[in-house]
Amino acid sequence: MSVQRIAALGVSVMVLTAGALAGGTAGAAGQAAARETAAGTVSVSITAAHNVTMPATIQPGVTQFRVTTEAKQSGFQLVQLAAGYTLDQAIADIDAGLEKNKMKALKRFEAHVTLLGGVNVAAGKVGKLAVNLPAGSYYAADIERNRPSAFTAFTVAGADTGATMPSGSSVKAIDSASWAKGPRTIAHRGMLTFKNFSDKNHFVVLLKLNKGKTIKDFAAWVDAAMQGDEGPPPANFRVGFDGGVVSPGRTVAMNYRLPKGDYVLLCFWPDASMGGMPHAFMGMYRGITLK
Ligand SMILES: [Cu+2]
Repeated sequence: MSVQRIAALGVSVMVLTAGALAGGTAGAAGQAAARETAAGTVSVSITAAHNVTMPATIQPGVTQFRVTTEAKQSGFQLVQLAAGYTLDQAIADIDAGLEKNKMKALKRFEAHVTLLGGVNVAAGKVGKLAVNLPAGSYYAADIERNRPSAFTAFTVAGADTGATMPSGSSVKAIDSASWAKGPRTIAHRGMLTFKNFSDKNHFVVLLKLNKGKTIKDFAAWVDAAMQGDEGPPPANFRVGFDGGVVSPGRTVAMNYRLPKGDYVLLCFWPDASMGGMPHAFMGMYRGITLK
């Protein structure tokens, strides 16, 4: 199987996964209003046209973004661009690098963009993203649409929120494209902390293994796919979770809610040094139980 084909497979997996994203159910209006006044909480609303609406300035420190959308599906993502690298350049590099698999563009994008996490949200749900942001200039995007109107600039300035990161389960990326061995079991709902202690960009994907299948079956499927033999995968791409992209050294927390059971923890970010091969096909997957 060619690297390009593997990359395309990773993309198709993401498209399928996007339909099964879980989030908290939108609460009563009164509850929502109370939450908006809580320290370190920022409400984000995304329009049907994928425009992100949020305050122009927020405080530094830990913030929990509570994201709702009028679109069927939105991919909320925080990004910071290096000085001299424009939003138009980023959009062009996303198109060439991530959608057309051009490695020069992907490398330029990764060298100039810090990815601060995100959360996928479906209409009628609330996506929650907790992240510690230093003062600076950022964009909040709906990556369902790669165009300037889907990116909203905001500033982080002023006094620290004083808020702390939420508790809950956590997973950790290490080395270059590996998952830390533990924990073997996490909660099936709540806030999932993702610590990127590696030197590459990653995002968390959880896929539910089909009944009777194990991580060894998944490993065999990956090996067969690498040899060009595309059999049916042993995991259900319609039952899972995928979070936003996180740069090295960053920690984020996202809400999730999935059926209990055995899952595969993986990452499909394309590796520019491997011709765009998704990290999962470089071995960035392992079994994990949700209970
Ligand atoms: Cu990765």
